[in-house]
Amino acid sequence: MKIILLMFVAVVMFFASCQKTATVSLQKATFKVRGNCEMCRERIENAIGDLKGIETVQWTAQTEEAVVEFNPAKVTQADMEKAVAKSGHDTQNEKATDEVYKTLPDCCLYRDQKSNHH
Ligand SMILES: [Cu+2]
Repeated sequence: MKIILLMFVAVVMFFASCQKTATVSLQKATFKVRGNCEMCRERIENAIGDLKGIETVQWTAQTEEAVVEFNPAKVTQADMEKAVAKSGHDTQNEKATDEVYKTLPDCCLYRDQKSNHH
């Protein structure tokens, strides 16, 4: 009987320790990313999704916001914004260089939509 009890305790402890290592405390971040269309969405989501520690990423054209679930031990919001800027999209803290911006397809040029009547 004692052995069974010991085994039971061991099993409980095993699961308890398992859970501790398996549970990564994810963090959620929402930040502005400029863009227009579905192509932008793919570009932005890929740029963020390629980073280590990203759990989910979703960008919406209407709100121009990226919502990311990530492991804060592996990646930071600054990393994500830098990666997005490198792909050609301005974020709230990072600006894409003109060189990269110019390589975007016409439909994705989000910067001067009001002055395209020339
Ligand atoms: Cu686009």
